Amino acid sequence: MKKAGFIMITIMLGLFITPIMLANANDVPQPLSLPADYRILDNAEADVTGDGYIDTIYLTGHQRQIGSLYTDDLSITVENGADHSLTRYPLNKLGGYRMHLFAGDFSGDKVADVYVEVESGGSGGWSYHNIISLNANDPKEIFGEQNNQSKSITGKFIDGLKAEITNTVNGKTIAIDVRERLKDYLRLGIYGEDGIVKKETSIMIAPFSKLEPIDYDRDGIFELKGIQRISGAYRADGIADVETVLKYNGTAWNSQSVKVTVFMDTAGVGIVAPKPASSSAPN
Ligand SMILES: [Ca+2]
Ligand SMILES: [Ca+2]
Repeated sequence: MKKAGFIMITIMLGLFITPIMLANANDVPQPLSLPADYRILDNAEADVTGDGYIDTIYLTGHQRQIGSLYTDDLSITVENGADHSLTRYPLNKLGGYRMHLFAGDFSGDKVADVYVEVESGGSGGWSYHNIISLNANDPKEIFGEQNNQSKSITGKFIDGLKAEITNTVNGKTIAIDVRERLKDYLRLGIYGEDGIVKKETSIMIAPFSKLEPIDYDRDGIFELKGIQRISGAYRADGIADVETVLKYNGTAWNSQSVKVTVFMDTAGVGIVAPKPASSSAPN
């Protein structure tokens, strides 16, 4: 991803010279006038408005505290390459750490969209992701909060001490053995001693921890490859990771491929690793 961005910028440097000034210690172009506690967090160059001129895209945010990496009130500002006008798009409710921009075509209109990744900083290790189309100076979110919690899989505990995971697209299921957690699940009332489900319980699927732009089917349009953690009775009860490839069809993101990776150190028969009581509280 970084490499692609570098190549794109290298090519563009040969094509066009811009009058923007190099400013602060971050050594990024800074034509924006920002309040004192706001920062430019990342920038990228690409034609995102579709007029053939290379635009400059800035990710800015409010630094809550001096010395803290946490930034909120994030927004994207596009400096139009044709007339240097500025268009701002606020990324509502987003705040976090180590955020970055990427420009590439996800929507299939041959005009680059703006992808933003922001680490939540939470214990689940997941990140927020946004993709904004700015074609024709008409900002439109094509990947947002509801997409970040992918619905391509669901899961529940089933009789016989197994977690059943279902691909919601094709209805296919796999079952992961969870019998070495029996003690914990008995305590929580999920299973009886006979291994029969006592309390219908869904397994937990976290938002994407990573979501990487990748041209999976090599058609010149980016797809997204994402990783989500599957947990059993509570977040720390990790069972597996699921890797999904999502493709945008103009209105929705469809999963193209779903791959489940089971943690061999915690799942399977014959491995006995009882959890200490102190770390097994549900959250
Ligand atoms: Ca443009
Ligand atoms: Ca593609």
